[in-house]
Amino acid sequence: MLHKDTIEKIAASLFRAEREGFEVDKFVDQYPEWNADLAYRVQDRLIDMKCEAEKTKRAGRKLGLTSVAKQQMMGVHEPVYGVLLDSMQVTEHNTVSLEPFIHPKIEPEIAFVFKRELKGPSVSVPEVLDATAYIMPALEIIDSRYLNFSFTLADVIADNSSSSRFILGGPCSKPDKTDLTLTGMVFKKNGRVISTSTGAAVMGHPARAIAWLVNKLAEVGQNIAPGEIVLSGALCEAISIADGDVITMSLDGMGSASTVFTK
Ligand code: OOG
Ligand code: MG
Repeated sequence: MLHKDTIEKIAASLFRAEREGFEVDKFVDQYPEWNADLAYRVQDRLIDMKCEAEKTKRAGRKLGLTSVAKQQMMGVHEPVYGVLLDSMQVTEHNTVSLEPFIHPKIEPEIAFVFKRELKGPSVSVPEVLDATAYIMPALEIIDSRYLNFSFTLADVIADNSSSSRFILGGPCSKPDKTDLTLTGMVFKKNGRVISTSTGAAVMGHPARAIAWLVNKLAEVGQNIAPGEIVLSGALCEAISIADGDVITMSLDGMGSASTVFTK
């Protein structure tokens, strides 16, 4: 069992690493008793620190490692979640400066916005879809605070699941208008296709990832509130970004999300 002071210490070092833009060593070597439950407690403390320092508030949640492509890429074979803050949202068509990041990557996602509270346990895919106000194409910029972007399950959870920024595209669609398992996705960098995928890449159905999240949150007495944004997880591998890159993700019949990077 990790002592409360240790949880505080890990949260503070991840907080400083992000603010000052340096990498830290994985905590697993120092704390072999480190596990996912303890790491979510660190994540909670880290989010409190960020809310206070950035004078911001919670906007929703993100899922990570919900596709086989991402699990294989990172060597972690379980989904994770993190918190989205208002300060992480970047408006589409605004240029994003690479300056604050350590080793950023970008990935295509499907975003959900909820009109009703979702509370586990045993929430199902139809219940998730029924509580959804709309879905949107989205991009997530991830940035690990760990050396060489390398981590274990507990490490990545503590680091708020590599959350960094998110961009919502448009338009907003009703989830009942489409079968998300078959929704095609094209991911482009500078006009070249980097990956293609479909909604089924995310746990068979992106709403299944949301159901997993809601049922997992129930274990710690938390839920999804109306108006919250949830990113369901990358549909394919994340890619590195550099000055001048133009990134676009398009979803069949559901629009696109794009962004441009500068130094
Ligand atoms: C962990 C976060 C993964 C996703 O969509 O799969 C994630 C990471 O790969 O650094 O956000
Ligand atoms: Mg992601």
